[in-house]
Amino acid sequence: MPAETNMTRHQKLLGWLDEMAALCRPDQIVWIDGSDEQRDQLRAEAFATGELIELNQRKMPGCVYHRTARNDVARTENLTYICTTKKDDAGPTNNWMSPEEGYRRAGEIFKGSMKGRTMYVIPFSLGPIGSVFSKIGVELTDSIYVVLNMLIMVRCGQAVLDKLGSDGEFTRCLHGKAERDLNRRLILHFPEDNTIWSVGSGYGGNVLLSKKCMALRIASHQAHQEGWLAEHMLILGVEHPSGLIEYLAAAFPSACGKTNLAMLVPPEGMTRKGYRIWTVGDDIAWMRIDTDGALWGVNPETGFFGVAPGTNLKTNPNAIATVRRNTIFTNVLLREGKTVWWEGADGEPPARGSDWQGEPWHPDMVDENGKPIPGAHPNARFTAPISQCPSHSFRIEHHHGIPISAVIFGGRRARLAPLVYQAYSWQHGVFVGATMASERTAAQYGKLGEVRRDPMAMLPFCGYNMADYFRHWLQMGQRMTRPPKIFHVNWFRADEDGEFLWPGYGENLRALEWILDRCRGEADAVATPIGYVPTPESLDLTGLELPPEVVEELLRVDNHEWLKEADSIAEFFKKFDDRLPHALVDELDSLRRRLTGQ
Ligand code: GTP
Ligand code: SPV
Ligand code: MN
Repeated sequence: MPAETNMTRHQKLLGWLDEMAALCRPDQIVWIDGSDEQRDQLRAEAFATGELIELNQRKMPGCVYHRTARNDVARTENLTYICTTKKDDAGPTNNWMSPEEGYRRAGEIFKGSMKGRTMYVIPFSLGPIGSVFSKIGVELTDSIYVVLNMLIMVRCGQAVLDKLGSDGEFTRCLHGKAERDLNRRLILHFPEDNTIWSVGSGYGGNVLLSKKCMALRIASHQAHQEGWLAEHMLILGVEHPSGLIEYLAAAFPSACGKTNLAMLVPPEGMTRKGYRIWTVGDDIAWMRIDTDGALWGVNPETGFFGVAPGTNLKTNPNAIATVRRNTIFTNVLLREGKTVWWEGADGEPPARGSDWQGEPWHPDMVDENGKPIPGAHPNARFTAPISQCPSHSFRIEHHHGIPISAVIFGGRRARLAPLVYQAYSWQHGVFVGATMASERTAAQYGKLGEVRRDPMAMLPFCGYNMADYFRHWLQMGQRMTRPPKIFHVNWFRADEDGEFLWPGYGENLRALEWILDRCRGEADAVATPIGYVPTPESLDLTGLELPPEVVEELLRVDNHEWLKEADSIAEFFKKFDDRLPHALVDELDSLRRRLTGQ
């Protein structure tokens, strides 16, 4: 099947396409040009086959519904590999396979898997087309669902091919649904070949190859080589009452609040004070050191692939406004009348509907243990354009990015970590990021609630040896004359009964205000063994009515508990043997000394 097109003369691209088509044997090849006409035609095709369901166009214009297979509802980290010649280059935190074995094993599954199907060719740019930050990829896929998601998530089509020219570099991304069998599913990254092969899945991060696979795993490897950072971070702008806008980048693990923080709506008192929030991105940040010695960043994506459950007018009104039109809903509950619902949505649960697996559902249903059966999968998602978000930043398209004043790390921890604290230095900040931990959520397969170390929220996304990644972070700090300050936050501290102590969501701006004030040297803090913690008076808690003992608990540093944490960090560091930068061992020693008062 010749890959005929007048869209490009890039011989390497055409040659690779021929080779992949010979492997997968699609009936036809269709190039994605980025036009609305083509998108509408693909949508109509997917409605006809049942791959997508058209939602109520009067109430939800441009919105569609999709269900993934029952065994295909979250990223499968256990089937995700970094394929490097040397095992050590993937490091102790990644699954590893040799490139030969990877191509052979996935090749067997890809072989002939697109017979009777169409292969779509999606040229895309991560970052504004032509910016110094940007990288080009081409994804081949047999899924219309993937194409429609990509059209929202990244810049796609002819303009990208024009920029690529006849010999530009691009990441080769091959995706095939195959049988969507867990035993025949592999998500493979070949950083040495700038190539991604994903087979056997139809879900989100496994198949939108621009996202975790390219913008994080492949890009982190490139960033290491080229001297920049590719991170699992949101970017938001905080407009100060004076009119000054400062930008923050924050890394939280999956399903720990990036989308929510990125779209934060200030509580009433702070709006009155004059604060405003600008959303730049909710999941990925690419950052470079500019000629001014500061860190500048872009969001390489143009869409949100956000968690639906828990999203409502109270928790995230901007997200609700964003998903009113032109949105793809995946694995939520389908209501009669072709609208959608999920646990934690506004209003009463519908009396009946059809659940994320297509089964009849009503609110009183319980499982064999008497637990309510959810109508939406806990990792159900919406895909929507950033441009529809009421708080979207006017600087999203800026080719030189935006300056980052503070970097924030955070996890989901019922105990231990206070609401917010500041690292003593860049090196200490890297230690804080490298030793981050969080409770497992529905975004990964595995035991929910279990605490795992997730350095910089990159555990599943770092495309090379994590010890080298830590060293790269340390070196980035040395290269900057005006590095961002580094902080840690925890919105999830709970009491004995497991109730959250902090109201979270919009109120998180109170912690951000303290962070930015600290960056300007304008807020008080206490120097504790773990870093600078706010004095209760330095946080503006007006109108929250938090009892003083709760505030105290939120800011408490328990030396005894932290010493145990230090032991667990030491255990974690052992994984990396001699490759671990000594600076991090020094930081652990310093932490222990501060905790024991020596
Ligand atoms: P990924 O898209 O998987 O990378 O996740 P994310 O980090 O963008 O997480 P998201 O903002 O979608 O939040 C996930 C869950 O955390 C949702 O159920 C939210 O309701 C909840 N959440 C977000 N922010 C807060 C908060 O400040 N406090 C509390 N208690 N829950 C929050
Ligand atoms: C995450 O899991 O961090 C996500 C969703 O953002 S996915 O794109 O599926 O990886
Ligand atoms: Mn994410």
